[in-house]
Parts: sequence; C-alpha cells; structure tokens
Amino acid sequence: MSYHTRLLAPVVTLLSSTALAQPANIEEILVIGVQDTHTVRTDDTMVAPADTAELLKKMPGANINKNGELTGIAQYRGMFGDRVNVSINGAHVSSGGPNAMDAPLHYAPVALIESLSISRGIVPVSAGQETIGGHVHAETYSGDFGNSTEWQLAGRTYLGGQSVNNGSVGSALLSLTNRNHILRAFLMKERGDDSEFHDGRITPSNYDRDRWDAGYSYQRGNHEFSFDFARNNTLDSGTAALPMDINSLDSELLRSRYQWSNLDYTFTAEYSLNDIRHWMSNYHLRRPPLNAQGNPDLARFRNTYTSSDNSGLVLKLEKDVDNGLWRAGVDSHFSEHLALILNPNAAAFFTDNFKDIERNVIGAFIEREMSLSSNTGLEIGVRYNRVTSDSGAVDVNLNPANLSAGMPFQMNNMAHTLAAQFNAKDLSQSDGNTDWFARFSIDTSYDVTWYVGAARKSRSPSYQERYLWMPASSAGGLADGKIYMGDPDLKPEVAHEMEVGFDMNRGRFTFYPRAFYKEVTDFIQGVPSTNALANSLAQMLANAGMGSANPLQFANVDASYYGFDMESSYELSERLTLRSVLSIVRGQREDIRDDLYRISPDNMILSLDYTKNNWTASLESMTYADQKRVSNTNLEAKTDGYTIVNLTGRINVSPDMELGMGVNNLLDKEYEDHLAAYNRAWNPDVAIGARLPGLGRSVYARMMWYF
Ligand SMILES: [Cu+2]
Repeated sequence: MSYHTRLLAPVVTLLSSTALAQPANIEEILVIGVQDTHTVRTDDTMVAPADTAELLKKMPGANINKNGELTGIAQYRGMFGDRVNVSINGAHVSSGGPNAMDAPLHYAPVALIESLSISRGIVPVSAGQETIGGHVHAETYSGDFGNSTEWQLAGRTYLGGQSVNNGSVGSALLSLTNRNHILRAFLMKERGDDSEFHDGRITPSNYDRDRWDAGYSYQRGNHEFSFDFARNNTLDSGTAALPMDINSLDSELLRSRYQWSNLDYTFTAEYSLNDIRHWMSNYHLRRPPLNAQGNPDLARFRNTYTSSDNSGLVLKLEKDVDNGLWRAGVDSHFSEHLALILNPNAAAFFTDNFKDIERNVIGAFIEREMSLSSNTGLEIGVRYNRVTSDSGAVDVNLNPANLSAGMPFQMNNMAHTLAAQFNAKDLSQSDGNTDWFARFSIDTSYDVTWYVGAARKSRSPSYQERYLWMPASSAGGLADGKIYMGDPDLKPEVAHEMEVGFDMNRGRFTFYPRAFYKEVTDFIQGVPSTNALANSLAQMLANAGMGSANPLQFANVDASYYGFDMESSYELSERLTLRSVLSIVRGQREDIRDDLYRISPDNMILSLDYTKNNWTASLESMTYADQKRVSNTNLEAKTDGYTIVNLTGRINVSPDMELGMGVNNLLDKEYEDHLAAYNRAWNPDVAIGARLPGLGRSVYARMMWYF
C-alpha cells in the first residue's frame, strides 16, 4: 500500500507583478496545509474481495458496514450510509434499493478503479452537497493523452481469484490515444460462491456481476471534454444480513465533463445520469419461508421491484489570486425512487413500499484558500443547499381473498388505514441548509505542521426516513433486524465539528494524528414507535412470521461523536518499513443514555513492508477491540475483539507484468465482524439472528498485464 498525499491546498504557481514597473517575475506561493486525504491505489494494493468498500478498512477512521459481498456501506468516524458522501469520478449515484443493496461504491468495482480516497476530517464544502459524515472518492481508469498525433494502443488485463469463495474476476481495459483523443473501453466479469468461515459457509453470499464501459476524451488548447457510459449488471448476489437477496441490478451510468482553463481561471462542468432497475426476493437464493409442516409458506413469499433515476450537475469556477485561490460553484442532484413489494403466488398482492419519491438538492458554494503568511494557511468556505422531497400517494392490497397466499382481512384493513393516514399528510417538504468550514494550518518548523479545523454540516432526511409509511426494514441497510416507520416532518440534522492534529515528517518517521469532536442536533435515529396502529400491525405481522414487533420510528434526537485516528510510518531500513493505522471512535445519544448503533470497534493495523528490486512483501495484523458500547435502542449485540494476520507478496516478472499473491486471515481465525450485522437467511452453520462471522482463511492471487 502506498500513501498518496496532497497538500491541504494545492500548490499554486502564479505570475505576480510587483510594484513600480518592475519587470514581472515568477514566484511560487505555497499555501501551507496538511495531509487531508488518504488514498489507496489499486496498482499498489492487493485487494482480494470484490467490493471496493473493503479498502476502507485500511484507512484511518474508515470502515465498512458489510451487508453482502457487493453490498458494502462506507463508514467514516462512526457515521455511515447517506451521511457519508461517495463520489465516483465526481458523480454521485443514488442507490436503486431502499436498503442500499447497491451502496454507491457498488458502481466502482475494484478491477476498474485507479484509486479510492477518503477526506480526513473536515471536508471542504466544494467536495459534495451533503458531507456531514465525510467524503469518499473513487477514481476509475480513464487512460492518458499521448504526446504526438500518432495513435497508440494501451491497456491492462486484470485477472484475480480467491479461495474463500472460489471467486474470480477477469477484466480488460483498452485505450487508443494520441495527444488530442482517448478512446477507451472496459469489460469485466466477476463471480463467487458462498464464502467460507471457520465452521461453515455464509449462505447466501455468492455474487455475480458483469460490467462494461466505453468512453471518449478530447483535448485541444485550453479545452478538455470527456464522455463515459457504463452498464453495471449485478445478477444473483446474496445479502444474508437483509431480508432479501439480489435478483438483478441493471444500471446505466452516464457522465460527461468539460473543462476550460487558462493562467488564472479554471471552469469545470460535470453532468451525470444514472438509471437503476432492481429486483430482489426472499426465496430465490435463500431457503423460502416454510410453514409449520415444513412446506413453502406461499403467503410469505416476496419479491420487490425498485428503481432509481438520478442526475447531477456541477458548475465550478476557480480563480488563482496572489495568495491562493477562489473557488465557487453551483450543483444539483435530482433523484426519483420507487419500490413495489409483490408476492409471486398472489397476483393481486402489492404494497407501495415507496411510490413516486423525489428528492432534489440544489446547492451553491464559495471557497477561499489562502496563505496568511509564509508559514500559515487558511481555507474557508460556505455552502447553501435547498433540499426538496415528496412522495406520491401510496396504496396496498394484501389480497385477503386469496386463501393460500393472501393475508387476513384485518391486516389488510389496518394497512389501508395506515396508507390513508400517510396520504393525508403534507408529504412535500423543503429544507434550507447552510454549511461552512474553516481549516487553519501553521508550519512550526521542527518538521511539524499543526492544523485545526471546524465546520457546520447538515443533512436533510433520506426518503426512507421521511416516507416509510408501513412498518418495514427498508431503512438504507441498517440491518439491525428492526422494522421502521418514517416521518415526513423530520428536520434536517446539523453537526458542528472540530478537529485538531498535526503532520510530522521527520526523516524516516511520519506521524499524522487527528482528534475530533462532533455534536449533532436533530440527529435522525429510530426511537420506539408510539403509533398504536403501526405497532399492532407490526405485532400481527411478527406473529405471522414476518418482520419483527416493536417498530422504531425515525425521529430527531441529539448525538455526539468523538475520537482519534492516526497513520504513521517508520523506515526501519532501506528495505523495511513499519506502518500503522489506528482508528478510535465513540458515538452516543445526548438526549438519553445510549450508544449509537453499528459503530466500528477500536482497531489498529500494523504492517511490515519489505521491498527489494522487483518484489515486495507485507505482513499485516489487524486488531479489533471488543465492542461493548452498543445501542440498546437498536437491540445491538456486543462483540469480542480479535486479531487477524494477512500476508501479501507481489513481483514484477517483467516491466509489463505483475503477479501478486496473498493470504487473508492466515491463521483461519474465527471471529465476529461487529459491522457485518446479523444473519437473516436460513443456514445450517449460522443461526438466524446470530451475528454473521468474519471470513475464514483465503488464498488469493492476481495478475496484471500492461501493454
Ligand atoms: Cu434490494
């Protein structure tokens, strides 16, 4: 793994004319900053799993809430889901499924990405619209312009396999380039069987995904233009932590970018359009629901169709000035969602889980990066977002007349009453949210740059939090086994955060610690529902073997997060480097005594890297503390600590070819992954409701051939 670092503010080179008709001279101004991102480049990092979100485990403060092998939800400093802004080449993808089976990083497969970065701590307001919990950025391969008019063909073949699930991935990236044009294409196929753990298999955890991309870039003079199209089709893929599994996720992703720049100005326009169609079911990959006699219980079969249509536009202007730069822009993200629950055994049965949902965000921001003196730098910015959301009128038919697969008349009547109550509410909502941030850094010499930052960030409720009208588990992949009710009148949550730290680069030693505190007012969290009708319907459904009783109702509460994370490295010798990453976070309610749900346990990575001529090897330990600070509200189970050991090696057999091999969980340690939720699918090896185990030993290999 390598650290690719960027200054807090980019190095700004500019022409400055001095007073009194002196000839103009070129001088360099450096805006003092600290390392504010952590990047993992896939060329330098061996990744066995198919899910890009797994890379987050290696980054300070970051982790993954794993609901399936292709269903990893980004977590940063305790916040996750819609609170963490994920961008892929600058574009934001709104998940097709209301339980985030296709969390945003689903659309950036490991074989396609060049790098994955997190913003450490305070995120500039230009990074994205809603960044209350942080910012993750994936960059895919796009090819490089040549330096003559000659056309050149270049490419990369990536083949990989792993033993834990007989998984394999094959991909090819091709580019035809000269100095003005890039034509590119990408093709990928990956699949895996059910994953093994120490005492068995996680069923279902198989996956299957096809992907192709085609793109074009053009540059001439001050202009650069690009256009990309992708189809990302996920087939049967298990998500044992959720009530259903993926049947299909068919998506078309389109993005386009134009940039114009001269000495003083850079103008960027980005547009993206995503179209996602998704089917899932509770019977095609996992054992279908059974009745007391052990026969299929036709009334409990469910399949669900969902869709997401979303588009984004960003217009941004940067101007270089004497002591830094100005940056201003406007952006929009519009999304539409639908989720329809069906029973394949009862044609008339349906539930509008979500109907004609809209959630639109229009924002504007302005930022300033400046050097205050030769050793101090400041970055400030402010953003305003207008968030509007709405839902169509919902309907339901539990098909009570169908004796073999319908549901009782009484339940149907209760569901109808809930729908009517929901439809009578004012569903159209709009919020005006103001965010700001400031980061100050001072180079104190002695190889240390101190840094302090503060921000106010907000997030409007998700469509699930506002418009879930019938008790159900469609809650953005919380996977706590609870069922939820939404509330259209929820207010946006607002966080105030502070961060302090320093960067030390002293010869062979680097050390980047950060401490943070974040207070969130109107934090959106499920609290025990007081809706008597919803509660009794949930109880009746639970008695009939569907969902669970005692739903939670999304509500505005108060919460806080604090913690510490750091990355550090020490060159023991020319060839040997010791690296470490430490992440500690606490998240708690401030209105009652409770901890927040699904917070990463304290963890530390220690790694010894050896490099020689054309090969490298790395021995790594990942230690997780027990997690006893759990959410009583979410009935969260505690987990014990553990250490797993990983080994990797890579060799450049020729300048064009690299072979890599590794073993994850070398000692085949049996452990519970606190962030992997609970089993919802029948399995002889894991009880329903038990925490899903961490994966067993996996030997994996990859080959990369560049041409
Ligand atoms: Cu789904």
